[in-house]
Amino acid sequence: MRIVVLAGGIGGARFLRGLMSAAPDADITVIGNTGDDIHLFGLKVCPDLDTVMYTLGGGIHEEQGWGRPDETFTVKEELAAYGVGPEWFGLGDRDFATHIVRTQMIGAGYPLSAVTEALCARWQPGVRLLPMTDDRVETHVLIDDPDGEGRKAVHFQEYWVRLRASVPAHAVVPVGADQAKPAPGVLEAIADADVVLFPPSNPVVSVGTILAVPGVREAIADAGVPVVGLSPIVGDAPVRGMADKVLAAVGVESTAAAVAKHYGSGLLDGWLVDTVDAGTVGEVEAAGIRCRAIPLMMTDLKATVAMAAEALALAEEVR
Ligand code: GDP
Ligand code: FO1
Ligand code: CA
Repeated sequence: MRIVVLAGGIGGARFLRGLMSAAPDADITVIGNTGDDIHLFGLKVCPDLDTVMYTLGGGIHEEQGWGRPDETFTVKEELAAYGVGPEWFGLGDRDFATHIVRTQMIGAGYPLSAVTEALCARWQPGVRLLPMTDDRVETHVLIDDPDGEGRKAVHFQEYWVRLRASVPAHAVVPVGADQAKPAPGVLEAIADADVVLFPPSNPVVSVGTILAVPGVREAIADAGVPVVGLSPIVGDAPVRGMADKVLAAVGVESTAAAVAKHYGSGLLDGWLVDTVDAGTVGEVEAAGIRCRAIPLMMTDLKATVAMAAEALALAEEVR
């Protein structure tokens, strides 16, 4: 079975671990979000691609969910001693090596997709990890200008990490997405898929950004295969992180049903909500999306495998 998964960082990566155990013989292609990417200290950092690669490759800081375990921050401290920031982004020494290799290869002319493949040769994630595009896309968030009357756009990482999404997001803009081309293999993988899954990733800045690459949404609709998603919203709040803030920016309530309707029946055939949201199953089904309520907390591998198995079962039901 060929499975395509549109993944952000932590939610996507943890779900993929469960999926790989639930479907050990499946051929899994992950289309990763690159809208979170940021250039720092002359280096290209790809947080979501790295989170998937490290998580599946056994190199993730498990509790934190991003970055490497046993990190030291000597380079960051030395940069700070020169007055070179940003000090709010915690790049560790081990992680730096990944960004140096990536940036060196990009400088030598390799596209991000080839670079990602090269990095994965070390980590062996067990899936085919493709960036959504080789072109530069950067998600920016429109906020009230703290120094003036108007509004200003900040990089998504500044909004998420420095500001901790503590101020209202008026708009979320994947800058460059409208001009971006899907990376080599992306449209082909979708066209060849037997099922497409949306893990419980952020619907706006992870899955939404991937869908903003021209051709991706259309390819999924044209594939004519079941598309099943899992809600990242449980009990009207994100399980982790601040997805509610970016959902508000696109006018979507933080409920499992509202997220399903945001994707819409034109895209989504099936949707899994947590048992605490069982009361919303009817609302989702009324919108033309088959819906089931099951436990959706990825507390351990067993629970995550069960979620992945239910997603695949729902895909068969709607096929
Ligand atoms: P990020 O790029 O690191 O923010 O990760 P993703 O976009 O892939 O996933 C983030 C989303 O995962 C958040 O909105 C969380 O609510 C969701 N999430 C994290 N852990 C769980 C979980 O155990 N269950 C569910 N249903 N959602 C989760
Ligand atoms: N998230 C943070 O909250 N603080 C950090 O200092 C931080 C550093 C960081 C370094 C490398 C990397 O790949 C990810 C990192 N993240 C950090 C997570 C990253 O910002 C994610 O994009 C967001 O959590 C949302 O996806
Ligand atoms: Ca992300």
